[in-house]
Order: sequence, then C-alpha cells, then structure tokens
Amino acid sequence: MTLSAHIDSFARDNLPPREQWPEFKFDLPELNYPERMNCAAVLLDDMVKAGHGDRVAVRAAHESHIVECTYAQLQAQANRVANFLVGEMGLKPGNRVLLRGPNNPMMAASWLAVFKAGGICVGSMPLLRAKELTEIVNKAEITHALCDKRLEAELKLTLPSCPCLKSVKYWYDDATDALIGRQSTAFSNIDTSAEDVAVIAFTSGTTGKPKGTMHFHRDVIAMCDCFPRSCLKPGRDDIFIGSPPLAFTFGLGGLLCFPLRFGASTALVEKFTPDSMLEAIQKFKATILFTAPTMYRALAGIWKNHDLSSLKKCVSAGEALPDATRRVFREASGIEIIDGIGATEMIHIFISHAPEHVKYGATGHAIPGYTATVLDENGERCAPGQIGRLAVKGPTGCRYLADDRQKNYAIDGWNVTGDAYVMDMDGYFHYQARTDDMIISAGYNIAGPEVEGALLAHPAVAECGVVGAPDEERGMVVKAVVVLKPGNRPDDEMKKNLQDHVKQSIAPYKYPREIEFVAALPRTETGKLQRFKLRTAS
Ligand code: 3UK
Repeated sequence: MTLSAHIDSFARDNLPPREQWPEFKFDLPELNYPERMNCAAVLLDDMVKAGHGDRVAVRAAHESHIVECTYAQLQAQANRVANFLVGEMGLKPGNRVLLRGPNNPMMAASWLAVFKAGGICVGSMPLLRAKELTEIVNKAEITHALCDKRLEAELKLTLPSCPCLKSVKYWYDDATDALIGRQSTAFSNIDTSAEDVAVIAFTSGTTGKPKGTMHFHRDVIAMCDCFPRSCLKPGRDDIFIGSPPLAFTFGLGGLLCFPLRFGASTALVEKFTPDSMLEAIQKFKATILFTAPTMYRALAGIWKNHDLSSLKKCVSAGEALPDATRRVFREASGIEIIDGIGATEMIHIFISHAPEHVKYGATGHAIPGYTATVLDENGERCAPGQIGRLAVKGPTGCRYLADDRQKNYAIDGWNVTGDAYVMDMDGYFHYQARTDDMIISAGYNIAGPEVEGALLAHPAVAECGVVGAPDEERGMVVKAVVVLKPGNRPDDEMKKNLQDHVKQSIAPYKYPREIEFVAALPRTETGKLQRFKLRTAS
C-alpha cells in the first residue's frame, strides 16, 4: 500500500486483515488509477481546471425560485468548509466526520470538504434516532459532526453517550454560517493515497447491529466509472434528480458523484412525495431520475398531470423492480426503467443494463468492470437456470469496519450479497429473494417477490409484501400483506379474488393462503420493505 496521508490511523487499523478481503479487479483501462488520489480533487478541482468552472454543478429550490451553484462556486464553498473543519474544528486527516442533513447544496459542499481535508465521511440518514446514531458514532469513533440545525435534537441526545464526538457544529445557525462565510475560498487538498478510507457507510440492514463498510478514495471514483459510464452514459447537459439521501451510497453516487464526474449537474431536493417529485422534475427540467421501485409505481399513477418531457432516463435500485411496476411506468411515461442491484458493501450498482437491453424479469448482467456468478451450497458455480447465492467481484468490494461478519460476505474472493439469484443462458441475472427470505412451504421453495409480482398485476393492488408465516402443518405458509387502491373493499371476496388471480398467473402452489389488508407497508428510509415486521404482524 502507498503511504497513507492519515495522521489518525483508526480506519486503517480497523480494516479487515488482507486475507479476509474479497478479490479486487481493475480490468478496464479507466480503472487504472494513480497511487495518490483525493476523490474531491478529481470530482471538483480537476473539473474546474478542465474548464467547467462556469457551468452549473448544483441546483436547489429556494422559496419559489431556483438557485444555481457553478462548479467554481461549489469549489469555493467546499474550500471554505474545509478551512472551517481544519482551522475551527481541529480536523486531522483520518478523523471521522458525521454529516447529518437532508440533500441540499450545503450538504454537498460538506461531503466534498471532508474529502478535501482528508477526513472520512460518515453520512447519517436524516431520520436516524439517538439510539442508532449513538451506535454508529461509537462504532466509527466519530470525532467531528456537521449537522443541519433542524436535525440537532436527536444528535444532542446522543452526545452524553458519545465521548469520542468532541466537536459538533450546526449549519443554519447564524454564528456557524458567519464563521464559514469568512473562511478563505482557497484550500490545498490533502494528498491522500488512493487507498486511504474516504467513506464509512453504514448498512441499512433491517436486523442486527449496523455494519460499517469502508470505501477508499479510489472506490468513490470507481463507482462513477462503472455503472453510469456503461449503462447511463450521461452527458454534460444532464440534470440528475432523485430521492435517496447522500448518506445512502445509492444517493451519494447518483445525486452527487456521478453528476460531477461527467460535468453534469444535480438538483438537490430535501424531501419528496410522489407529487412533489413530479413537480420538481418539471421545475428543474431534470433528465435522469434515481429512486426506488415503490416510488416508480406511485409516479405512474399521477404522471399525466405534469409536463415531464425533459426526463430521459430512470434508475431503480434498493429493492427488486417488479415487472408490473416496470410496465405501468413505461405505459405512463414511455420510459424503460434501468434496474440495477447495488449494495452498501460494493458502494454502488454491479448488475444492470442499458435501457435498450432490458430483459423482463431480470435485473441485468454484470456491468463492465464486474464479474458475477451464482454459487451453490458447496461454493461451486451453479449451472444456468439453477438457483443459488449471488457472488460478485470487481474494483470495489466489502471491507467491514472491525466486524466478524466480514467472513460471511467475503468468501473465496467473492462478495456474497445474501441474495438468491438465477443466471440464464444469456448471462442475465434473475432476482429471487433475499437468501434468508426464501419461503419453504410443504417442501417447496417459494420466492416472495415472485408472488408479489403476480399480486401487483391485479388492478386492485397498490402495494404488497409476501412472506412466510409459521404453520404447524406446512412449516411455513405464503402470507401476503396487501395495500388496496382506493375504492376497493378489504373483504373475503377480495381475498378470494386475489388468490384466484395468483393461481392463474404463476404455479398455483405459490398462492398466498393467508392475506392481510393494511393501510401502509413498513419501509426503511431507503425504501426497503421491512419483511421481518410483516412476519410478526397481526
Ligand atoms: C437489495 C436489490 C433486487 C439486495 C444500493 C444501489 O440497496 C443498496 O444497498 P443496501 O446495502 O442493500 C443491498 C441489498 O438490497 N437490492 C438492491 N437493489 C436491488 N434487489 N434488485 C435490485 N435492483 O438484496 C442487495 O443485496 O441498502 C443500491 C446502489 C447503492 C446501494 N447501496
């Protein structure tokens, strides 16, 4: 490893031992990176040097008008914040910095500032509560925090139990804003090694203690040079928009790093409902959208009320995209969604497709730079058509912060994501379920998402989740938890109707023997269905 620029060696000291790392591959010419790189210098300073200074980098809404921030202005603001972090908050290279706020220009500048100063960014989803915040602050031994004043209450509650967190400042607090405003707009970036940790991203796992995944400066750039380069092909006039928080690596890539890497711009919006998302696309004339499958389904229903002609490409990730959702969205918008599976451990998407190569029912193929396969219980490759565990390798991969679970994810050089998949003869990968979520009923293996897909094609169903409920006779039975569209009655006749519909669409033994109607499904802030809550409900 090249010489680290970190004075505080906490991250390096807590990397898993080398023999537990997955294999890393840099098989494309664009993945041939220098030994020293600072990802913010690549994303921002190099772009200004290349002549992008006067072009818009970030857009945001302020009251009724749009504010635009050029690459040069974003660089100046990131430099002010970097000077503030170093001069006023005493940041040393290698220290961990908590970044807590909704997606907005100040948040974008702060991420870049921490990279520039050689700090390590730890994003916090805005909705995290004190208990979860305490866990991540203590696990990553976070020393500094920059937090939106509107989200200060939960952070203040964590301080007494977080002795490592010594320096905390709030934006939109007059004193801090004035101090940042007085900083110099020049900053000399810390000359980090490409292998210095830049981000610790905590998994949005639904069970167990959160895991911190560590990504290098090189990984931040590698994520930009893989999925977007091969599947999205953005140009400098593209305007990115979307819902994932920057603290979720899906959002960090799609709404900050990808736009900057391609000289394009990002429209940052703090909070979305389906209606406000369409209004924002219209207002910013956004061209590329990043959001989750349930949002696409909601958008399809209200599409016609807006002028959305600017929008060209739509990326879905976080959960499997049901065919029914792909279809209704295409009918409403004319756009074929780009589905992609990514993971916090891998930092971004590794299986996807360009829109012209969509195969219904499949997530896509391993994108250039990555290799993927399906492994059986013995770690052997499955034949096409056989179900097994998805395994991938490429330029990025799993490095958990001081965590025994490293050996469950990195196996024989592969990253094993915990998803059950089937590869077909054409190398397309078909999602089945999370490995732990496969339903085994009377000896049959049933994948909940397939039953969900069948239910979603019924005109009365708005949303649904399918899980295995314990059953004495069969071990488990298929249980569907369903949200109906307005105007439908949640009665026995509807249950029968839905059961018959499933029996007609897929193998009849997969039909849900139990159906429960609810008003809404439990989801994480990143849009994932919390299946464990459905198993225990009612
Ligand atoms: C599931 C999908 C089917 C799958 C993520 C894009 O979701 C992201 O990261 P997480 O760590 O979760 C990873 C797990 O989520 N998943 C994600 N996308 C899909 N399942 N089809 C999909 N398209 O179980 C995976 O193992 O929260 C997604 C980019 C960055 C990310 N961090």
